[in-house]
Amino acid sequence: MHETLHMSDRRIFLRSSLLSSLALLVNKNATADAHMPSIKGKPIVISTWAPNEKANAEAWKVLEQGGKSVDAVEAGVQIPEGDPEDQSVGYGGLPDRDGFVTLDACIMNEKGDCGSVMFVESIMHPIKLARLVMDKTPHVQLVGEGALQFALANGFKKEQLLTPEAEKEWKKWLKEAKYDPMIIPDLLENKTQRGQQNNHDTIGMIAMDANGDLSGACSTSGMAFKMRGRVGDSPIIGAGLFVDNEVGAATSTGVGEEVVRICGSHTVVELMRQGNSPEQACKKAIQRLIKLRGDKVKELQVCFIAINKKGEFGGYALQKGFTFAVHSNNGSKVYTAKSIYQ
Ligand code: SD4
Repeated sequence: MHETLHMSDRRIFLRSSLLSSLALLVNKNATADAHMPSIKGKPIVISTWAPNEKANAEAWKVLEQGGKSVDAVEAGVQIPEGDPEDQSVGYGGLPDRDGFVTLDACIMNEKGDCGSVMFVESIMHPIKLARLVMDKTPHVQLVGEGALQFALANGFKKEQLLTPEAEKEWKKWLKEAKYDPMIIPDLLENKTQRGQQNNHDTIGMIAMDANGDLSGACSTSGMAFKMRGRVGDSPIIGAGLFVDNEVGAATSTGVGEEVVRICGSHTVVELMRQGNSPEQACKKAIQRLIKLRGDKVKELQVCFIAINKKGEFGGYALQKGFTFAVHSNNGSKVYTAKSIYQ
């Protein structure tokens, strides 16, 4: 596992340096797992994809003050949701094939409370709406028109989420109008049209607070140029996100249809329950998918990240190029996950 250290907030880091030193002492004595990064402890927040270091930093503001993990992930996920440059989440997300930006999000806390919204239009922060579904309704999931109605009744405002850049990408795509979720890793680096389409930046964020409680949140505009009404794994509890406060939490990114087939995040958590490290659990879930699907997933990307109750974390992907960001008392780091296919 390669890592790149970014001290995203030196002030915060210094303030927590005592805790950091303690964590280092603990780590020195911990049994080394060859597949596991060496930072452990709490609080900690981990997100899919390197650019979500910024989201982690926002979540960290809550965690370092002793706040709850559910509040941290809700705050963190709002960063990419509000960022017009992130074309996979919220405002600025690439639209469906008819030119509509439709959003999916979910949230889950340490008590098994959860909320989810799917196929929502015109709401910039679907994660806030998912939280409201969790806190204020007897339900877990609200979809489309109903979710929008609930949002407007609770003070959310309708906003135009299609940016001129995303509209331009859509118009370029319309020339061939071919939906193709295949991943070509080289293009992940280069933002070509196809690279954009496949540059999965969906945010899945999982965190453990100072109290040791786990929560998670996930938010996406889904696969670019999808069919109208299509929903992937991200807002589905058990697929895109799962939290079991006795064991750990997991979340996913990549081609949602494939994650749903193996109930991915729940599978990862159950594999941790069986004694696997977070990285081993993510790897075994990916291997299960390959066993099930064989060549059908050879060119698709599916990625998981996970954290356990000890604050150990890890990730694994089908294809190379998956990065995840971790923020702990040791500061912010980006890791490149191992993958089955190189
Ligand atoms: C989906 N899992 O809707 C999402 C896509 C994704 O970065 O992860 N994009 O299938």
